[in-house]
Amino acid sequence: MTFGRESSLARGSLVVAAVACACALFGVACRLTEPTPDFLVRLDVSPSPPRVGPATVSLKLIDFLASKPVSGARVTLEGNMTHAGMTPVFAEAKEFEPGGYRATLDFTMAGDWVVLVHAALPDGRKLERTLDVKGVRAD
Ligand SMILES: [Cu+2]
Repeated sequence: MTFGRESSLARGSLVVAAVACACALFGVACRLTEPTPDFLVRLDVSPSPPRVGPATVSLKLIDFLASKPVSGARVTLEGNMTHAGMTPVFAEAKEFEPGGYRATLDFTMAGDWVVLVHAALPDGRKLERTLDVKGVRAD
């Protein structure tokens, strides 16, 4: 089945190309941890640049192979600073449009943060992504 192998390779490179485009389109906040993901997760934080206090973290969850948004996921966030000794902050995201989720996360200190995004999909699968939020400002 040489043909089948070739076409799946071709699809793989297409996915990579599309992901690269999506990252360029959506800017620096886009971060992917899998080489050929089943899902595309677009993450944004506002305000930008981030400041101490409540921030809005939005994400768009897309089923890459079906090319459609993933509705009905349970999305939770955990924010940690990159240095030791800080209490993590948590938030639960609400779906505001199909596949679009939004949460308010409270950056309690200036500096570099890492936001862990956990998504439990309606079909039972779980997704995890990290988002670096560097240089949260004090003012
Ligand atoms: Cu800190």
